[in-house]
Amino acid sequence: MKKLYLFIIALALAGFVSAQDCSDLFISEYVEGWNNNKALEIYNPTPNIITFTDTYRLIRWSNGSTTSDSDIQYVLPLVGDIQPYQAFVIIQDTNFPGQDTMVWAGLRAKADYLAPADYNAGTQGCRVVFWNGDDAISIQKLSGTTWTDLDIFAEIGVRPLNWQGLTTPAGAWTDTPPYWRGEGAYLTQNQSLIRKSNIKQGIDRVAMNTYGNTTTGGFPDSFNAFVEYDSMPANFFDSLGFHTCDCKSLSINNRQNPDLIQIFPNPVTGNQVTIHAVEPVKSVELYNMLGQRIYVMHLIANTREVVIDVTEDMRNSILIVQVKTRNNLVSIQKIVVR
Ligand SMILES: [Ca+2]
Ligand SMILES: [Ca+2]
Ligand SMILES: [Ca+2]
Repeated sequence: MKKLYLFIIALALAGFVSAQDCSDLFISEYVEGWNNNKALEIYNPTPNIITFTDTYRLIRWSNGSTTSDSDIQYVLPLVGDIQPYQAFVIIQDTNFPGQDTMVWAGLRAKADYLAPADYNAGTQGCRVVFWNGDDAISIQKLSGTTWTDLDIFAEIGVRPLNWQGLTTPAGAWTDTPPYWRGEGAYLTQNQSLIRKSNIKQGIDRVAMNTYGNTTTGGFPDSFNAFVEYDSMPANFFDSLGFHTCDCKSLSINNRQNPDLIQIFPNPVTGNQVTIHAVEPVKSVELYNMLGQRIYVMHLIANTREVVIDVTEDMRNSILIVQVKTRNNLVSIQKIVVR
């Protein structure tokens, strides 16, 4: 009997486990550009590889929908995995002339995952990545047999209006309270929104339901994007593929895959430092001990050797070097710069 009792307590506690900082995936960037130039970036704020397959999915809640009607709720099962402290970029693969307006090549090049191109695939595929400003998005996670919202962008069940107070053409969430009435500047249409670096977890249903209490003084149904996001103009794709987050600095002392790269000289005394990697390199980032990124280089060619010019702000400090290879291995090491 006692065992059963303890089991029931454990089950009850499991039901009330709330999200903790730096413990699971969240949305790190939302892109709603011209035509079909749309993207979503997901960030892994943990020191562990997270596998999407059979556990995570992306939902578009179209035009204020709260239902799971297959014509309205668009579902994209996520596949593959995401490395520690890395970002994962999803775009739609409308790449066939004549089918729909093609995604610009510059955006397409940023994709880690292309939502399947068949526009007629119904509730899955590219129609999930098809927001136009008045839709909500969520990342859901499966635990047991239940899907729960890990992070919600905008507000499920609310369709913001356009500047005329109508729903056609599509409106957007704005910078002016109560944010859904189409007054002020649009923030979720023809904009890129980047999650602020101090955000360490997603918005779940509980947090979403407090929007009205915390951001608008009691006015219900309001998503104020500026609470958690910074905005950039339409078709800004430069920050897709990486994310700066305070979760990162917590793990900065952990070396990872040290054999993947060689750094010389270390300590650095001259004007250059060379990184030689076993695998072709995709990106190199440098962080200071505050966790602030002070350098980033993305490589297109198949190169294993990267030379970094030492700048004044790197001098007399210990820096963290993070190298990501084209096959998505990550090496994190320290260097001393004199
Ligand atoms: Ca647009
Ligand atoms: Ca819409
Ligand atoms: Ca980003």
